[in-house]
Amino acid sequence: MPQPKRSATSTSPKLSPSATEKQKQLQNSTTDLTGTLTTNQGLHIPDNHNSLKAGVRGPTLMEDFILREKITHFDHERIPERAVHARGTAAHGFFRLYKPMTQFTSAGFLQNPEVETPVFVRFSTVAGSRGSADTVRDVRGFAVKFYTDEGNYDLVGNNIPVFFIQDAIKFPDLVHALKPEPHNEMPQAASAHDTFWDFVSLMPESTHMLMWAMSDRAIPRSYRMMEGFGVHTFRFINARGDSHFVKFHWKPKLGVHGLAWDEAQKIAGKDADFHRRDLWEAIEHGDFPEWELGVQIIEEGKEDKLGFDILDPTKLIPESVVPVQLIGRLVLNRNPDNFFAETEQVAFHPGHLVPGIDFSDDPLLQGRLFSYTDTQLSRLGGANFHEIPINKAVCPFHNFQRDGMHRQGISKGRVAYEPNTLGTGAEFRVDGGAQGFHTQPQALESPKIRRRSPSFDDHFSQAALFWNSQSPAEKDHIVAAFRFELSKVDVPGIRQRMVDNLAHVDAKLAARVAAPLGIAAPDAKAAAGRLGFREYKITQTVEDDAALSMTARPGTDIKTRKVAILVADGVDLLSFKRLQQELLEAGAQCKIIAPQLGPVTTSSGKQLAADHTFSNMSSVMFDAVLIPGGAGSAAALAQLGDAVHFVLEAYKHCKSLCALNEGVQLLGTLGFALEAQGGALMQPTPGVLMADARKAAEGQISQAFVAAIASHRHWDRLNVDAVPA
Ligand code: HDE
Repeated sequence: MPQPKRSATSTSPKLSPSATEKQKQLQNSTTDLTGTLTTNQGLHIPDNHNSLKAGVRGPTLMEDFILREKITHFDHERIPERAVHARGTAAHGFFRLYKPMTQFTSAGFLQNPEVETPVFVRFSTVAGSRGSADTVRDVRGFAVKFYTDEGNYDLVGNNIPVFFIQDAIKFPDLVHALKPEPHNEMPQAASAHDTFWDFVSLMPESTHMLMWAMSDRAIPRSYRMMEGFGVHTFRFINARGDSHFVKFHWKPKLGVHGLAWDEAQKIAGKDADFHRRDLWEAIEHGDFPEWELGVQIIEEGKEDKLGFDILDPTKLIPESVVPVQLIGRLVLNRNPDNFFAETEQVAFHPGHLVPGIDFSDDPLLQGRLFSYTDTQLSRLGGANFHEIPINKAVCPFHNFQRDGMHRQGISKGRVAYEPNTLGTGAEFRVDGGAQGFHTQPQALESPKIRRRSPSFDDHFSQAALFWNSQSPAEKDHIVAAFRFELSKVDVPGIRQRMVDNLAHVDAKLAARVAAPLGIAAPDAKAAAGRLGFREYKITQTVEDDAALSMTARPGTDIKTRKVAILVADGVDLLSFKRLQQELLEAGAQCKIIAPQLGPVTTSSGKQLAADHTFSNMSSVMFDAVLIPGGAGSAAALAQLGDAVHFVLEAYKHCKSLCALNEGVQLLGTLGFALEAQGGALMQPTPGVLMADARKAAEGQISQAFVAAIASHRHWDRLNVDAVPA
């Protein structure tokens, strides 16, 4: 029998000259599909369909080492998922500085605006397991690995600038309370259950973060549309050894936007991969997401003026007090080649540091410095996880750590210790020296003590600051989220404890949350009498701060926004073709939704291809809806329950709607009609446009529709609660 030819080894695609160092390094470990199959030892496999048997109908033989190798490998394909942040997605990109930061830090990657530093960024939810839905109410991880010439620097942050707890010793308790309950493993990826609210209501320090978690920050429209924060206070150290405190921010170019809660829940069922798909597709289409790196810098010694302790991770520095300087730009421009090898195996660690950046004594950060290496030992199977290609530094690294599970590097020679003379003949000693990382010296003389600083005792002032900074619609959403979550809590005493705590943030907020929960009115005094409650009030330097509201970063265009165009036979192509073209030119994506796949016949007898049907695509997958003219199409859609539901649901989720000519008929159920004597364009409620395309001036409709989509959602719309969708 002729033997099939063995293919050459890997034929990976050629790298462009601009490929980053990290890309080139990853390429060495990347393989493509080859023409033939071999065992892991390189033995050619001629038959991948039949195991070795004693006769064609006989039992399988133990001897079949090919079968055993394949099944053994399969049996061990799963590794432990991350204890938290298990569900995530990631992308490659680069970071580039705007201006040298030499005055504040000696970090090499923060010196030269000409240099591009390769990065790998992983976004995640916290609570859910690896297969859970993307759009659950949760904090999002925002972890950035910079592959710098001085070693890897990881900025392992979240999309919320504060945390639930002040001391690392409470982290296992927090996570045990948040994760599915241990007796029945429910609910998945949700904080709306008794153990979570039991814990946080007993830990008033969590109140500030709860306010953020109940806001629309916890249901982002896209990973591309959320801020990131380093959370803890860090230090910048310059070449002279001067130290400044620093807080890190990521500001998205597309603005900060959330989903509607009802929409987020529906998306979790319709497309559990919503955020993952959104990021992947944006990068595949060349719409590379961008953020700017911001820093708040505080001179050491001036931190006391802030009125709170900057080591307390439940506090933020208001941007109106210390402005955020934008110092560089992060662009994600390449999807991973292999989810497991890259996204799953990447190992972040706040202790992956470069010279010029140092820690503060934040007790939450201090605990993290232990946790992240420790967790990789069981998750990635040993101490050599830094050798996995995605984790490998691009600069040379060497030391005398040796052996261990899955060691990849082959260390030559007989010397694995320092100091030595046997390596090169000369004495080799690493015993001080100016180069490399130096911990910033700090005087410490204090009793050994297991206690929290009284300066951490204020738990409500910044929760109130956050509340005061929200728009009326954002406040409504926070109240609704608290009500939803607490209504899922079975034990009334937990609900009561929580609203009693909220009374220390704002009496009206607490009363509004409590109203439909079947409990007594909030009692601030009862909260203050409980164990674990501390009374200290900080001196707040500001009462509200516009930057805490999502409306502070609205975004200015409609790039990558998705518009559904609803059509049926008889649609008037002329009524919307131009508008569609203008939306595309503005960067939006348009999809035609019709009662069935295959071409729709337009009013002029032309054929129009449908992208989706009403049954396979829902309004929750879009940012805006366009209903073209055409009497036949409008009449058919008005008769189709799924089409009417599509429009009602988009209305309820406060999305922009534009109906043209006869298409206005579809808004009939909402009580809107185009008056015969009306003008070319009417806006009966925010974000709903009804237009007579025949009367409108050139560009009039598209300008109004683009502006409506750019403002994301119209939360102050009329009668939303009355809409049955
Ligand atoms: Fe983490 N955290 N964390 N965390 N964290 C992990 O590390 C931990 C905290 C954050 O995409 C784990 O490799 C402790 C704050 C992100 O791979 C684990 C404490 C912030 C990610 C761990 C915290 C974060 C993690 C799980 C309290 C925002 C995902 C798997 C002392 C500043 C990184 C892993 C990725 C992951 C421990 C608190 C952000 C178990 C003990 C605060 C974005 O080591």
